[in-house]
Amino acid sequence: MYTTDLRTKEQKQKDQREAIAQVGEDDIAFQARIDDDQFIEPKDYMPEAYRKTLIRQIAQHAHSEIVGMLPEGNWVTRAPSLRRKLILIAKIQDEAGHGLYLYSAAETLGVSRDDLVQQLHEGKAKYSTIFNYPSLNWADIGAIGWLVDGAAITNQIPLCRTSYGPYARAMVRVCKEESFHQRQGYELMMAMAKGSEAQKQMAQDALNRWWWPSLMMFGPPDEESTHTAQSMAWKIKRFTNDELRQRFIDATIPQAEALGLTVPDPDLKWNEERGHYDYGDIDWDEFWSVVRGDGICARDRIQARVKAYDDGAWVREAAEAYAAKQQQSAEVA
Ligand code: FAQ
Repeated sequence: MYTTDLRTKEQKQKDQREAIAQVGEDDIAFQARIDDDQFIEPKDYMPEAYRKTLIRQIAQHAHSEIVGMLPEGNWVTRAPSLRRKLILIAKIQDEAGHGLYLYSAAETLGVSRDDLVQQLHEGKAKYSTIFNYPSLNWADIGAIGWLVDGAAITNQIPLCRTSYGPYARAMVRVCKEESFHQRQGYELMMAMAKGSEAQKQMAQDALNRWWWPSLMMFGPPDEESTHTAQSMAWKIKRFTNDELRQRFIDATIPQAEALGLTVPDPDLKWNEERGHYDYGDIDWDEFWSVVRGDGICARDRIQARVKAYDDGAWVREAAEAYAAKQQQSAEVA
């Protein structure tokens, strides 16, 4: 959530325009391939700004998957049954896998995973705002699966057609797994919402707390988004932040109704003319404050990641020693 890039939004946009103004023949051919919906592969020519934009987005995405394991990890030992515990552990393990595919995709662009992880540990890298909110009751695990994975998948299905091949291919598998995650979350919410009065209240409380932060996952409104216009031209992004947010709201409201729960937005209303739900104002001051690093759990999340990395040092050392031994034996043979 912290960033070392202290340029204003206007300055970032100006720098981007200047970089794009210096186009050569390679850039024209590159854009023609994008316009023709061809994938760009690691060894293909790509403008430096395209490469940097991808590293930024893929790294933030990878960090989100890894940090995203923490709010759920908080509940593994307190899951109410063996079945729920197994599902939760499997889901968290999937998120680790997603982080690994994404770090690998970023590495094809010439950065090292170690450098990216170090930036995260030093508080210099961004990750999704959503993971700086606490998971307070068991129903939060249902709400995370239903809403957070639901928002993630809404954003990620179009990324299966993003223009950079390794990122697009990683997304295909990620989306299959996220779809399972969303369903298990909804099934948990259903069990709570149809359970005792106290369970139903827990489910409603979880929805109240996770609804607005889930809408913020899609990023700032289009008019405040620094990167959308260029990322759409490069087909890194296929839809704008607001388009995906609206798609998520339209899909989720009937699901909330089926659960008998109420979305905490008094302004929410079906708009017949638009064919979409109208919704109330999102608290963008809260969003930017979490982006800046002031989220409730921001410090704990980074501390937990650093501790996990340090605690795992012996595994990395053992793997390296084993690989060196294997190589030695291969040389002798
Ligand atoms: N949080 O110009 P835009 C998951 C920043 S995965 C923090 O609109 P862009 C799985 C943005 O970086 C969830 N920062 O940016 C799971 C930029 O700052 P910069 C993650 C945010 O990139 C589930 C500035 O604001 N998914 O949940 C956020 O064009 C359950 C201006 O914004 C992805 O990363 C935010 N929410 O659009 C795991 C998907 N939004 O870099 C465990 C891929 C914006 O200039 C449990 N990413 N910012 O300093 C994307 O699609 C895009 O990067 C967006 C943002 C749409 C997130």
